[in-house]
Amino acid sequence: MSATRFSESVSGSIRDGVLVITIDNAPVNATSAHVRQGLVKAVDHAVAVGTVIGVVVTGAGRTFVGGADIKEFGMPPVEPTLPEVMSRIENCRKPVVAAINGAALGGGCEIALACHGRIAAEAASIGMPEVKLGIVPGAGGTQRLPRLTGTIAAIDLIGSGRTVKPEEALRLGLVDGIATDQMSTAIALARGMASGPLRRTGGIQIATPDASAVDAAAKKVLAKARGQAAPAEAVRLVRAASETSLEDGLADERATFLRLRDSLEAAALRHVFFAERQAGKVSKLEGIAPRMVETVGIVGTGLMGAGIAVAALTAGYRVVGIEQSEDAAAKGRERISGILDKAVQSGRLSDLARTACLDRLQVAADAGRLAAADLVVEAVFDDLTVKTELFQRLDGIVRPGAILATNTSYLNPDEIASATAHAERVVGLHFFSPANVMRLVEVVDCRATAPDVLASALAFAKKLGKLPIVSGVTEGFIGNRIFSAYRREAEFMIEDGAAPDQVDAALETYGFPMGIFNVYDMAGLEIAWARRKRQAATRDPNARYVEIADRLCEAGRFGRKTGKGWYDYSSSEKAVDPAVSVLIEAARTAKGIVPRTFTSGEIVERLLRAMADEGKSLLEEGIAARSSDIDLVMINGYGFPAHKGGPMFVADTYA
Ligand code: 3H9
Repeated sequence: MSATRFSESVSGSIRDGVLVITIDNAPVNATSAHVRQGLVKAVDHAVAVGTVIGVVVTGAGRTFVGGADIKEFGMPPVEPTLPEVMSRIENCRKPVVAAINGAALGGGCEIALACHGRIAAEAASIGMPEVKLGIVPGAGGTQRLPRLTGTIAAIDLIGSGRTVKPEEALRLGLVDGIATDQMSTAIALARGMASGPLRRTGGIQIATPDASAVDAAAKKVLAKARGQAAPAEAVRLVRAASETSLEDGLADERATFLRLRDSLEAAALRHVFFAERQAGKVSKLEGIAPRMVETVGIVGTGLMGAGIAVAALTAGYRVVGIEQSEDAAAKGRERISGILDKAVQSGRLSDLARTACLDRLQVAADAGRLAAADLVVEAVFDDLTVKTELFQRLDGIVRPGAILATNTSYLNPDEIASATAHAERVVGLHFFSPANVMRLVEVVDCRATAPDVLASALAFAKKLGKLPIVSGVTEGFIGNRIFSAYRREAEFMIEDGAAPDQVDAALETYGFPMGIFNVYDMAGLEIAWARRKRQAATRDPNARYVEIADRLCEAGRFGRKTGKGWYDYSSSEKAVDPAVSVLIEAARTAKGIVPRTFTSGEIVERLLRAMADEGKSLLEEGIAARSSDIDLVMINGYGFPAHKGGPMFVADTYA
């Protein structure tokens, strides 16, 4: 077997007369310039050498090709472009087969599409997630995929950016086979193709799609797009593939890709992509091994505790849930199995996995069972005395190496920790509700938290499939502190003349799924009211304070669950309530405020600025490690639209 190097990342060796080209560009075999150059040289080499009868392309390691090199976006172009590589592969007169060993994403999927045959390993995953980066596929994906799968499946896959497993890829016609030894199968396929005419994807005629089914598929994609440009463009390009020539379709796709790549929306989504990969990296933890966690204790199996239990069970942990009575324990178990049942019904969990989860679950009224836990998460009522007493009790139950995590949202975890015998083993794990669904977890690095305890909390959150963001100790941590500043600013504008529904509409047009007063009503107004009452004695008397929310609470308007809050819910739809307008008017009059008008632009600008200013303070105080962490908290916990990049990204971009 002779080996040839075509570039620093592309090499080839001959097997059974077939040139096996391997792309080796760690970490994800992205199609950086040297990969593209190597691929072209390798294909040219295969054509030139008479003894080579075919080509197989594969990736080194766990990935086939993770896509275009996103880090190259915005840099001066280097030849050849990825579309040129595709054209070289598709037009090669010898058969080229993709041996898809792992993830074939974006440009990686496009390479596979340009080949004459595709064999997937069982571990492969295939998709074009470009829309999640604010772009469309730029190397033929929108034109070649519908030629293999039909228009409707292509609209779904490219428009949503979802990834498919080999079985679905085979069903859709995206791959020709699945094999345990994908390399030998791909070589055999290439050899078998050597004598016949090649099936070039670009030359396949697309069957005329059913217009109403196409409309329905497009509608489904656009409904989730929240006004972003890329999904709509992706749908347009896929539809065009059945109406225009390959050449025209490719030209349109390339122009659209380049335009979107340079858009602010794409820059924002790239920022989010890299921010997620940075999140949870803490330099002081380098070389620190996390503790072994196999059994997780959860104290309190209400909505939050049950959600955490489900997240831990589905990640493979044993879970011991603790309640105060046998009756509450039985209810807790029911709540947890109810959430698992729903996951089975929606197809997110198999029946087998559900049974395995329940086998790993105990819910009891006996706190002594926590002696088996490596990590205990408390999810009890957010009250300092309740939590402190619990942690003191846990000192006498858990084993010395066990970690104690508090799920408080507003209390000071340093105070809870200092009341225990071993403050160094206390950490904060602030989950968002519902905890089995929401990705964000604020991992609170308390004053005394030991480095390996922090490392363990991060590893635990990652194993749950969550996005952990480290926060220092401050009232409300990163998210709720920014949320408070944002809410304060919104209330200032209400007092100054804006209407709650106007503020909400401005935020929803910007891309938030829900405006702040709507969120407020959903969450309930009473918790924040109780906190304001607690803080009343220590509040700066000179600081501006808006009393409207207090008046709403005094009138029993606690939000949706009481049928009234900032809005009225007495009919099934939320409605503006004249009684709230009267209450707001009265608050303005009491302070002698003459209401003025606000534009939607001003409303959004002021709210974004309030968030970014608070974020800046968090950075200065060392509560957040990096501004991109703040963006991720707001995107994943508070509905900030990802395609805008987060409040800090916006502030930096427009600075
Ligand atoms: C595209 O293809 C456009 C084309 O249609 C047209 C072109 C003309 N580039 O996620 P991980 C880095 S657009 C550069 O933790 P995993 C990442 O930053 C692209 N770097 O690994 C991280 O770096 P660091 C379409 C990339 O094993 C490291 O690799 N493709 C890229 O959990 C490890 O990443 C996508 O959108 C990239 N494309 O998951 C796929 N990808 O260590 C994006 C990753 O310095 N990638 N990095 O922090 C992924 O989904 C995952 O990385 C993957 C591996 C599933 C591949």
